[in-house]
Amino acid sequence: MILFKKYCRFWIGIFLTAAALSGFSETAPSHCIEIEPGDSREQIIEKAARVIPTPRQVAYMDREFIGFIHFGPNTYTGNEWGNGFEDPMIFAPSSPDTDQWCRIMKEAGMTQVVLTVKHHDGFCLWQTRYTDHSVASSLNFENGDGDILKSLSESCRKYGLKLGVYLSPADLYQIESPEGLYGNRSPYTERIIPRPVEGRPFADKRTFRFKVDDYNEYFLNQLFELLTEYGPIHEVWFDGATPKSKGGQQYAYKEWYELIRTLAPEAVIFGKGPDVRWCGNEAGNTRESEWSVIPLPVMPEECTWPDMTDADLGSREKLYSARCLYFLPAEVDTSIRHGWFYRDDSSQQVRSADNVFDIYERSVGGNAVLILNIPPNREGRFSPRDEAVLKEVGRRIREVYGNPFGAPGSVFTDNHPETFEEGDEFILHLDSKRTVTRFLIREAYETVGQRIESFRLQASVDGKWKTIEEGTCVGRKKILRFNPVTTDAFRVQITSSRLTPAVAEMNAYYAAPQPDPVFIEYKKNGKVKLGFSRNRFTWLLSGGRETVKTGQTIRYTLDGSDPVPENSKLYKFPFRLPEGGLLKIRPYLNGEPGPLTEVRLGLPETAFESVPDRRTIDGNPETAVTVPFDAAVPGKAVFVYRLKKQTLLSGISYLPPQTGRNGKIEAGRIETSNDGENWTPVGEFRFGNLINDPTERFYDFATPVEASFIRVVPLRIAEDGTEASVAEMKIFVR
Ligand code: OTN
Repeated sequence: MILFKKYCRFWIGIFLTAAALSGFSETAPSHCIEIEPGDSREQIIEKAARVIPTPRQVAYMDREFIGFIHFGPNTYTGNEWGNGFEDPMIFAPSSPDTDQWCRIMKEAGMTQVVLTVKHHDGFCLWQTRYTDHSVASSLNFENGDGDILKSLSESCRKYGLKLGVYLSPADLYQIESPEGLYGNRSPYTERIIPRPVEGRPFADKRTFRFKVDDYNEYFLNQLFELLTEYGPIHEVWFDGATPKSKGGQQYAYKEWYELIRTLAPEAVIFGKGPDVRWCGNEAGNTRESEWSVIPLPVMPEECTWPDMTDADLGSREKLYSARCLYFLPAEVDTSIRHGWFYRDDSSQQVRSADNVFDIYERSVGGNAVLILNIPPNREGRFSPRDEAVLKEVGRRIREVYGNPFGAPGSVFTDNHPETFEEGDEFILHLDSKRTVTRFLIREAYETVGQRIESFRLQASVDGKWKTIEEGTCVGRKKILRFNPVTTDAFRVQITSSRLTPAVAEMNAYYAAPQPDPVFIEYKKNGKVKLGFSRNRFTWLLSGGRETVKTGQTIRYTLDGSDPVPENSKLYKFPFRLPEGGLLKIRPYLNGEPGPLTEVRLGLPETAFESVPDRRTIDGNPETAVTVPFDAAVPGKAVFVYRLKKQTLLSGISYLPPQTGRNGKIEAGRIETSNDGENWTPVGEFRFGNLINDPTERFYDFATPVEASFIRVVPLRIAEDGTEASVAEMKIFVR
């Protein structure tokens, strides 16, 4: 095994200069390298080894994990694709909270967010000058003055996220409207962009002259607004979907790109664009070998950037017939839910943290960028299930990849991608003997190029090199995942490459195998059943896990202590909790503890003689009962629960309705009785911020009370509402 000497960029520069001076012409590294008619296969491969990203693409790939927000009329119709006939009045978020979006995305480890400012239906989420089919006509949303993009742009600045815009080339409103511009067969004539609009002057006085038709003028005008009034913009997302065609409408891509390059020079153009390629599916599936060096059949200026969906896009065989070799990294786009838009919080599935973390490691750890869609609900907020998954994913990313084991003092662990080693064998020493399940390797792809075609990973075990895993291409980042191995050193042997590869980073980590999520069933009779959820996320043929892992157990406690083997019960069969109680649960996988879950269970249904409405104790947050409320006549609205026997009661919990603004009981009085006639006040509760945080609220009595009746008397409804509504009411014993 011939070991090459260690080089840094300085010596590479010396070598190239000497070579140039000596008349030896070597292709200089570039993001696009033309193939000449007489090029041999070897020369083509050498050229491929010298394709490198633009600085804009490097900055984009360093953003690694970004958020996607699909929000618009489809949020309110339940459709995935609109039809262009939607009434702007249906877009009515009751409490849009872009700060909440950004806070959660930041906690998930995201660095940017792309918003569908106009999806295929043509409705615009910003105060555009160029159509009324926008939030300006949504009078139930801030009286028509709302601007989702403006709010998101401000939240991005507050939380340090970069911003991107998804502007759909397809536009059904502009197709279906009688005066619609799409496919109206207007002539291509010179137009000035932006078209001035009375009373809406631009602060940015730059103008452009383009020979385009009506729809492209409209599109360019809107791009000008988006790129000059909400920036800086770091990604422009051009979807290739075409729900409907009309009049042979063509897109003036060249003019679009010119405008973007001028107004938003840091922005990458995704999809139907020259900077970032769609990965080829929306299910979160990833390639084993993801090449960023892509063969194009034409020069980039003639390319229409077609969808590339094949499993193999960049192997040697694919390169030989290319017109040019081009750096075009992949973006993996998928949704946290079944579907791109919000539908409901009962039947619409949400991916598990396991599932999202798996996609993260396969995409970001597969030489791509992950854009994960989170659809806000009809209030304009992320729903609790999505929030919980995102926070857990962020926790795991930090826990695993924030704790590297590589020994300091190596070019591989110096966090400087510009320093690297060249060769065909690389050693990583760890800071000590460690148990490892993850290995990361990164090429110096920014300056040298993506060159590794295959490699093997070995660990030093009992003084010998033991092969742990085989890998194929690497690029910006490859994460290998394997069963635990205990070692203090790794060796990477390159088994195939294009010219001599350069490795900039290697490191090792431990990701604890995670048990499956736990479910809790609390039956009417107080029987408790625990188990492991199967991840049945099968949207668009995703790789959702269908089977429950083996070697999993559940331990639980009822005394408020956190379950550990010494103080907890091993769950074997359903058990009864006739008076509810505090249940703490911890799953284990092969003895490794998983996340803690705790839940306070109220009295079961069979404990009640009568209830105001079964929906208030059915365990389904989506069902609620609502009664009229008049603050002037407290007691007119009351929720009475009668127990089958006298019971020592300790408190209640209240879950407000999960949608809408009305009905959320902000203040109320608890009263008890033993005959249903004579009532004794027990105490009064106050719950704040219910509109923005409609989660379960608890009120514990100062002292437990013996009673066989309990009632809740609402005293105030949030925002002085006119209804009192209960999604769930739990009555606690002790
Ligand atoms: O019906 N479709 O248009 C469709 C179904 C499944 C997967 C993708 C599409 S469209 C596809 O969307 C991609 C982004 O997810 C890119 O924009 C592609 O250009 C577009 O063709």
